[in-house]
Amino acid sequence: MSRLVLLCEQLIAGDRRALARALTVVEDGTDDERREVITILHPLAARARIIGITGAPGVGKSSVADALITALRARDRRVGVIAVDPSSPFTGGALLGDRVRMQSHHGDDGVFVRSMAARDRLGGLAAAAPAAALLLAAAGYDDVIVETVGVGQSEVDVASLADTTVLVMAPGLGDAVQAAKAGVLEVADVLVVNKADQSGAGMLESELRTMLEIGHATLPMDRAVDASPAWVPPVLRTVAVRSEGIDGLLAAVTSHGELLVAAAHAAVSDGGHVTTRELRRARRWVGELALAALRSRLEATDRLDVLAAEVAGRRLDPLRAADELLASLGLDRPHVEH
Ligand SMILES: Nc1nc2c(ncn2[C@@H]2O[C@H](COP(=O)(O)OP(=O)(O)O)[C@@H](O)[C@H]2O)c(=O)[nH]1
Ligand SMILES: [Mg+2]
Repeated sequence: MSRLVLLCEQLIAGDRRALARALTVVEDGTDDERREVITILHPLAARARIIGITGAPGVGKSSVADALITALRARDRRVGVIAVDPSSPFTGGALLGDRVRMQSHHGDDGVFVRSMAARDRLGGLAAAAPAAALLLAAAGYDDVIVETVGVGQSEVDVASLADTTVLVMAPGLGDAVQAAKAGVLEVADVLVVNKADQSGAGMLESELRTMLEIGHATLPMDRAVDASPAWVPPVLRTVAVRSEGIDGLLAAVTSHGELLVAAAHAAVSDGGHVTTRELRRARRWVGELALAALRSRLEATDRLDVLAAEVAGRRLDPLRAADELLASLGLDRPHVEH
């Protein structure tokens, strides 16, 4: 039996060290290793609920996640956490903080926390995060919380991969207008005003409601479809460090999930349904992997350099050069009838 088949068996049996090692394989292993692990686990993994938590640094995302874990554990749900830190290659500080904050669950077998750096990798975060979520689901975690800092486009993208995305804000840190500009308000299903024990919470809350009212009229198409008109993102107040408002948050996350399932259209073999979020996630995952594979095949030849020299020397036009490049990879330009 191959080493990785054994590793996957141990992971499914609930071996935490096997899970940790398998996560390292899909993150940093070779293409073949990653392929083997995902091929084995993909048909076997149950579907976990993916809860995205995003927001500016310091608003209390990890604290909210920590309190949410406690609430989920009280309901007998097993929880996996993926904490994505865009800055970790340089600082590591934020991750250390997350570890400390989620330390209260240390020794609890029903909680597994994993940090992930947002550096370059095959298919980017948009492929790495669903792969990690798949492994956690295969290991028997019911809920996967993905914490990302909502500052860059890739973090917004990852947040949008979740079944339910929670945008956390706090008075004085990253106002609603900024969030709207960064496009995070648009991907949020639930809005949380954390640090409601501090002054300015009421103002932030009303600011958010105004932004939502303006934004609602201009919802992008895919949101209008998958969120369904029945869902208006609620604005909730929490004091994460005192677990205040967390039950309300969990209730909102749960009703949003139920709405997605109720609106699901395509029936699947196991009698369940595929939601638009699952479809979008799969579409994105496959697309990113294919693009990454294409990119690495391009980089493996010197064809681009040769063609670039031709184009720069005006001996070849760029469109024809692009066609030739694709043809060299066995991809023909689609034939157009005239
Ligand atoms: N006063 C107050 N402080 C909070 C609350 N939630 C989190 N904090 C504090 O805010 C800081 C940043 O929290 P953290 O969860 O690491 O934020 P993150 O960077 O968004 O993950 C920490 O010092 C927390 O203790 C809250 O509800 N009220
Ligand atoms: Mg954090």
